[in-house]
Amino acid sequence: MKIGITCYPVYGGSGVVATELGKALAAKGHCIHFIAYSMPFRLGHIAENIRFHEVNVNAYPLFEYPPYTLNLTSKIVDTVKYEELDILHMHYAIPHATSALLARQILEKEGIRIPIVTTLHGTDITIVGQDPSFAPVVNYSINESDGVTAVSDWLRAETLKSDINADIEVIPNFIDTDRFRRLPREHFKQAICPNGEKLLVHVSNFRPVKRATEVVDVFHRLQQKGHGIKLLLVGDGPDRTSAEHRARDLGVYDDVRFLGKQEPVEEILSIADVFMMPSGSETFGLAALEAMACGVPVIASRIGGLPELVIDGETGFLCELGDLEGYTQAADRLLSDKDLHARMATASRIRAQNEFDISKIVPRYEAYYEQVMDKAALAIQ
Ligand code: GMT
Repeated sequence: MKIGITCYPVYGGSGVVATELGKALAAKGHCIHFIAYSMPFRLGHIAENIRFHEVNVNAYPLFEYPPYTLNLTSKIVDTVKYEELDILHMHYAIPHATSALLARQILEKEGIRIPIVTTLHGTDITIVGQDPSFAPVVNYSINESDGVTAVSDWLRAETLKSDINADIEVIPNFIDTDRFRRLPREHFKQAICPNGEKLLVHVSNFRPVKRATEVVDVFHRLQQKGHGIKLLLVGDGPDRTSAEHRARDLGVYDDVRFLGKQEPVEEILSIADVFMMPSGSETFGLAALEAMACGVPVIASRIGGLPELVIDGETGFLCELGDLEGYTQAADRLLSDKDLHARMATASRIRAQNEFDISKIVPRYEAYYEQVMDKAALAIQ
């Protein structure tokens, strides 16, 4: 199959999922054409059957706001036409699904029918998509796509609460559990925790929705309970400064390391004892899956798609949103009970392998593409 994939290339889990999917499909022999404003950061290198088509954004002085949606549309039209693509897969509805629809209409005039799959990832539905300045266009673009997928049951249900009536297939996010596994990194652990301390880890883009300062609060409470513990905060974003201030205010700054953006993250997860994701909204929680694959129990908020990933009491603990005492007690249990920790670490790894391994999820996308292409072909007969 020749598949065109569009995603946000430099930021966020939707771009990671799109890029890893494209790489995996290419490894299975499909020809993948990424269409984006820059090279997806997880792409690494361009392989024989992976191509990249850069969308050039027009900086004409009249345009206070460059019309990226139109530049993307034109690039999609050209790529479908000249590369003879079979299907388009748009990750994140805004504006990708809209550009694809417009491209489909333009191409129809030339006798080319290109089916579109739109994958909903999160705030394209939960926050941005509900903004009245977007909603009519987003709803239309999703309803008119030939196929729609969502990354969790929760996101599917949430989407159907609005004016969206598309059939939505749930295909969860995935991970390469060969790459994400616990690596022997004793020297690294020793450097971060020189006196045998335990290690709490949080990885995010530090947007307010990630509630990173709560991780610092919980860390402080754990120290007050007498745990010898260090905290690693990985990633960067708007709330990093508040998290730094919080650590200083609470007097724990010397035991907290802010690592900034780091790759490969599995090196860090390999030395973690507990992973925390106290997010205010999370449709799936890819970073939590990465931790689970590395055998790290996750403590998370009971919101969005997280209960579909983290099994409360089995692979970690779920607590009510903002329940600092609940998070602290959960971490306290894991850090105090070696057997419980070992059981949950093993269960996390097994769940990641059994339910979310790339080898299980990619064939579901392939089957879905076939289904959508068959339906689109029938429609024009
Ligand atoms: O919707 C967003 O906030 C952006 C998106 C992204 O690009 O990071 O995040 C969402 O998609 C990820 C990949 O499917 C999910 O793992 C994240 O849970 C989800 N983020 C939110 O729902 C806040």
